[in-house]
Amino acid sequence: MARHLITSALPYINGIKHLGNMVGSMLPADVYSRYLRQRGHDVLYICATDEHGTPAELAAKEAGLSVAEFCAQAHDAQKAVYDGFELSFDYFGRSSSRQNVEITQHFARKLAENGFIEERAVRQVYSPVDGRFLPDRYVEGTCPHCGHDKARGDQCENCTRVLDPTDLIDPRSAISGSTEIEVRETKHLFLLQSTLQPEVEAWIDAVGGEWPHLSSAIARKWLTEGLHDRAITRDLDWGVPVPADTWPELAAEGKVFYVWFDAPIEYIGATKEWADAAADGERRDWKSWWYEADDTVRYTQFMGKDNVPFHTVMFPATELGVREPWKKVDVVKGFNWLTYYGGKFSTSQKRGVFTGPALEILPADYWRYFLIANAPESDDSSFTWEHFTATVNKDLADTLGNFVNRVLSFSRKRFGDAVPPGGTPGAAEERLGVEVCHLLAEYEDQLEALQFRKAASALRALWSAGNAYLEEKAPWLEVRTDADAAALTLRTALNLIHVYGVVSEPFIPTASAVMRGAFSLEGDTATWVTASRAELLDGVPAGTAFTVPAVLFTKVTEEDLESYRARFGGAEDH
Ligand code: B3M
Ligand code: ZN
Repeated sequence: MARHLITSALPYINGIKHLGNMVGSMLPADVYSRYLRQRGHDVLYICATDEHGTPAELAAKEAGLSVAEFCAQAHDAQKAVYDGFELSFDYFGRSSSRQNVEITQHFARKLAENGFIEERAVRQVYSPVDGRFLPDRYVEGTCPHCGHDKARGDQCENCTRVLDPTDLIDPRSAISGSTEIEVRETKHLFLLQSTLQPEVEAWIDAVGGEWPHLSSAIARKWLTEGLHDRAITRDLDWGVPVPADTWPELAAEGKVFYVWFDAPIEYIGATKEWADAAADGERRDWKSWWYEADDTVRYTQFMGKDNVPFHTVMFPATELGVREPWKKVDVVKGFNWLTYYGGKFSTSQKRGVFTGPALEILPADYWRYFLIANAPESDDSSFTWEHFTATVNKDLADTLGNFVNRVLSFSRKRFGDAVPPGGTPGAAEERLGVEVCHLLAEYEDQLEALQFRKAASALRALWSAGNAYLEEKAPWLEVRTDADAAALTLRTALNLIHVYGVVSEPFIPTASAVMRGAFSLEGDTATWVTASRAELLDGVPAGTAFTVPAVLFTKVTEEDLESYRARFGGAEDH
């Protein structure tokens, strides 16, 4: 048994996330966590909302709330959606927590002590009317490239070019609208990543060989381009304050750490939040996961490819510079983009399917299965309603759902409410057993290798194997001439349903519970199925009572499809 620390990139606080965010971080982390727990490992799956930075301040302003109040509400709203998706976090924290503030400040002090933080003077946009320096996003103006008049100081949304606030024509404050803008000198803390580069390189040489290609390629590219020293403080009200004991002057000016400095530290912070939330008498040792963690702890991170540099290079640089034995990641699983009809999902333009509305139209299992089966692993993949409909109808409704309901109802009709005994298994059962064992081993291997699409294929093949067996044996014909033969077929198929209930849980937890729950199995505590043929065909013994659940998956009809296209926009909009 190993101890698995699992984190998914922290969803940014503003707005409900879209399906692309879900499939690129939290969902695969959840599938993996569930799988490992079922295999008997000690798993700690940690996530949190990433709450600092200018977008949070701006969104709060727009909502007419204080940033603290805005974040508290937005955190709860996201949490509710993730519960709806059945994400099995051990803890879902907040990067604005006291725990994260403390650990972030500790990291900064240590980095300074070790000579990796330097105070430097920089020239920055100041607004006398607002009485503050303006971070990039707080400066708006006309884009010098395309003339868009609402370009932000960091980037033009219209032509996507990256900008510096001083590039803008007719710059103004996004807070007050004031055009009285000055450039003043101020001091910021810089993390000397260039000094840490050789250590990061040596570390990646040692561990990166195990990473999936996408993340190691991105890490290498960043190292080849060279790490630059980075400003890690900002002039904002909302953030982890620069500690006054170490930098009294900057603290007095109200400087806070840059959101990307404290966000990854929140993986640790949230683990401490988890420990601090322990019930009386419950022992939760956060440090054993993070500090001087022994070799039994294996740390896997999940994220979209845009976040990979921060996790493979920058956060490790921070951890290395602290010169304390903090746990570093073992495997980084990165994802490409899920597109919406080949175009971008966009939070700001509300294009695509968002996780909240998705759950309004169909339960989590439908989304979980579709998204993982089409995860953008080796390449980007495209969400279309047509593909979604076809997948749900074929794999979930026809292959799995129909098998389950058909076998249970037919068996009840012919043999009553208990698993019938039947005769001795023959060649067909032997072949089925071999195939199921083979597919199960494939499924396990792919999940362990973090190959989610391939794992989904193996699971789908397992479901198909049941259908093929049923077609071959045709118990509805057997029953006319040989009741025992039909009973054997049904007993075997009923056992398969239970197997599906156990092994499908990481993908479709609700339907899996229904499949298992159909049987009144005394002490049904098995968390996994060993790939042994005997157990596969006799896990649910003859005589076990069962009930026939409601249809497991309903088909998406033409009318449904039309209504989804109308509500969310389809191909014609792109
Ligand atoms: N919050 C992802 C994003 O907003 C970012 C991830 C942080 S992980 C430490 O794009
Ligand atoms: Zn532009």
